Amino acid sequence: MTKSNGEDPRSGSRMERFQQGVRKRTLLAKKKMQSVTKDDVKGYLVRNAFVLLTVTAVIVGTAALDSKASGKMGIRAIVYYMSTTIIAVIIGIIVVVIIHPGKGTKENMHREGKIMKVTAADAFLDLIRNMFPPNLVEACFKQFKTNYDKRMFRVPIPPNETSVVASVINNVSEAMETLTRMKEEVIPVPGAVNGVNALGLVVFSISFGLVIGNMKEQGQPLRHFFDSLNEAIMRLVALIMWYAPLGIMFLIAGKIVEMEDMGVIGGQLAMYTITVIIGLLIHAIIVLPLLYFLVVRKNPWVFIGGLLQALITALGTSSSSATLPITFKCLEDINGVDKRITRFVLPVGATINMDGTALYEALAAIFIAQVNNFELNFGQIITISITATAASIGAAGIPQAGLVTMVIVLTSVGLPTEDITLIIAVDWFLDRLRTTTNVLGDSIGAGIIEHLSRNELKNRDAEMGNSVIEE
Ligand code: DAS
Repeated sequence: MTKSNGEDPRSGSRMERFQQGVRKRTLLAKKKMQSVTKDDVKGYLVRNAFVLLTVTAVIVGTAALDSKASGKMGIRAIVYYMSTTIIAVIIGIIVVVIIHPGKGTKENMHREGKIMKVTAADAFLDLIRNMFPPNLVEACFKQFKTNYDKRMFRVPIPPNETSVVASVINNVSEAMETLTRMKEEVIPVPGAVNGVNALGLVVFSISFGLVIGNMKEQGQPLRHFFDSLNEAIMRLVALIMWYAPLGIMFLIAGKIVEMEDMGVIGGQLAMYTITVIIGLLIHAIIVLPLLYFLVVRKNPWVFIGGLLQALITALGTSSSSATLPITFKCLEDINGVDKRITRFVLPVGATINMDGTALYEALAAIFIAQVNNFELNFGQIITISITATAASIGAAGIPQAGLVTMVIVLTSVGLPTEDITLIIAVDWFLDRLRTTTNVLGDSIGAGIIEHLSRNELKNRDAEMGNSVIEE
């Protein structure tokens, strides 16, 4: 059977099939190449930078103090981490039980999920319409179109309002998207370091640092070596983070582009988001500053003011680990916290002290129980508190780690883990807030632990001072 033009359909299609095959294979190869280089470079760069930063910082911090002092400091750090994390979990449980955002059913959530699929343009319009009295919006658009008709605009803008907003969003997002992609090359967020590795690293570094610290003179060369290596790493990563303010702005802008399929947040999901924000605010604005004031007896807001760039970086990168170098800089250079404290407390804190994450996981688990009309008894609430604390310790300082480890909390009380999908849509936003709370918790911890360890630090200085005089 031949085609009307005498061509053999099979050969034609065979040729097409062959070309298609070649095209597909080339595309695949290109994609593979791109993904391999991009991920490897990102993973390689950050994995080693973060690993080196943690190892050298903890070794330098631990070695700088003798085991007695670092032992006491270590105990103070663990007590601080556990108590603030447990307080955070309790706050999370109280707010979610009082506000009860999970009222209603899962179908409700799924229907809201459908609302989520509106395009950003309509959502944007809805948001504007809901914000202003309707006539104001209409009047603005009428004025806009009149001016347009008078050719007052250079840029050809399509007449009907929805596509106007869409074109604005698309043009802006185009620019941001490109810049964000460029930024992501420069500020690769640690995707490769997971909770367990980081914890293992910290334990190794503490023990190795203790050994060097107790080697006294013999350990001096090693101490100098790790000191300068740490300094070098700090400079390298600080250099990468130099783009921070710029990168942060584009990273957040890039995320706004993701509003594309987020659209208008549904009722229950909005209530859930507000509940998480209230919980995190209570912890970050009341509990942590109060704790700092009670122990250090100084104005916590001056201390927190010094952390601004670290908090903004945490907000932008949603990763405590990527923020670590900025946290070091803020605490040491602006707040003047002793390096022997920060070097130890910050890397350990960034790995195991995550107040925001613990609060979030307990809250989200109970929200999912509410959505499933699942009555939790007291024992199950205690289980959620314990597993949320453990899950936050296991979560690494990387984006959405808290969402992943929440599986532990849900399984511990028999809640359906697939319901995590109900809250994923807002997680990119809430992750930023809980990461900022995590970084704030670590930094306030450094200030408190320094204050509590001031005698050991003084004795150590005196000792070192004497040893310098003896030499
Ligand atoms: N993004 C994590 C962090 O860096 C917190 C989380 O995912 O809960 O602290």
